[in-house]
Amino acid sequence: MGNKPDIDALLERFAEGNVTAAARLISVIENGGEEAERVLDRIFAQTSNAYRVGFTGPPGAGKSSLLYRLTRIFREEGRRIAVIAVDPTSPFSGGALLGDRIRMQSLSEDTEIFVRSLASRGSLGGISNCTDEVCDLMDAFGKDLILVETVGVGQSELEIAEKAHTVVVVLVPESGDGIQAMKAGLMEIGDIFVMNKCDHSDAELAALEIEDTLKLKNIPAGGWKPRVVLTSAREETGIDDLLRAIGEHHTYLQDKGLFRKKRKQILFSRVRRAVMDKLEQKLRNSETVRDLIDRRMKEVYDGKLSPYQVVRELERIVKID
Ligand SMILES: Nc1nc2c(ncn2[C@@H]2O[C@H](COP(=O)(O)OP(=O)(O)O)[C@@H](O)[C@H]2O)c(=O)[nH]1
Ligand SMILES: [Mg+2]
Repeated sequence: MGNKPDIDALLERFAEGNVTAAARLISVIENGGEEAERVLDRIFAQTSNAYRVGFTGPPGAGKSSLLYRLTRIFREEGRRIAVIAVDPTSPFSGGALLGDRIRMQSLSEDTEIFVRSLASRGSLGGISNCTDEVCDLMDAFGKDLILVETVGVGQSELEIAEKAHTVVVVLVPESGDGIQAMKAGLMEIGDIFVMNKCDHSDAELAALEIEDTLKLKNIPAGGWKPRVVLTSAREETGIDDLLRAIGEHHTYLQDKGLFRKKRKQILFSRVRRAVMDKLEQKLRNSETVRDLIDRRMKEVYDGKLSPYQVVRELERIVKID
């Protein structure tokens, strides 16, 4: 700590497959600023191959438990996996029961699987989280499957749809999750809906409810019909169905040429976000802007200027178009 990391040395070790260097580069990315940008510039050309699957849904639905089950199977298949949790309550970040923590630890002790949790609000420019950037790093590190866990609450979490090729929404029978999911917009973004904890009695009914709701969705001919899968991470049932559904979505994306299209969408939203973040940051730090606001506030307080007149004056100074 304290010392500036030697980025070039880290990148060199990273290129050799050194896990410690990869972990340190994630921290560099999380800290943001010029160094993060330098790392991202350098690794960008090596990205584009990894398949990114996002897992979202309310806290406690069983996302981490399912990821644990899936990861073990993917691992047996020889996939090179990275698991990234952007979930403040995730066992990855130590927020859950001891049992969970030990379980995830056993996963991360397998050096072939890279497990990392991210602060939900870290970031480049301090505005958005840096999931995409960390996914890139893992992609460049040679991982071919990146699993991202995020909490499905709040508008910003819907962003997972802009970051992942496949979105898995994990719900549980209790507490009318279906309706909650609809309200939260999760129905729109899910490619696969998992009704987990089907060891509880009313899971089937809850799954039917989800299917009914999905019927209202306008799916164009040849479009992807979201799958609904019943699982129990605890009793290890339905995991194969979930794997199959993920496999089918992957195949669908490939067959329709959507894989590349999705990548373009992901990149487009990132470029846009990077530009917006940078501009906002610049505006926030700009003395010209601060001076103008300070100078005009008295007139605003006195009712002589409206907020919009101040903005228009600003637009005359800051020329973008
Ligand atoms: N009964 C039952 N409990 C489960 C199941 N899956 C997860 N849990 C439990 O639900 C709690 C929350 O699981 P977790 O995976 O941390 O949920 P997350 O917040 O969505 O990541 C934990 O205590 C798990 O042991 C399941 O299929 N059945
Ligand atoms: Mg979790």
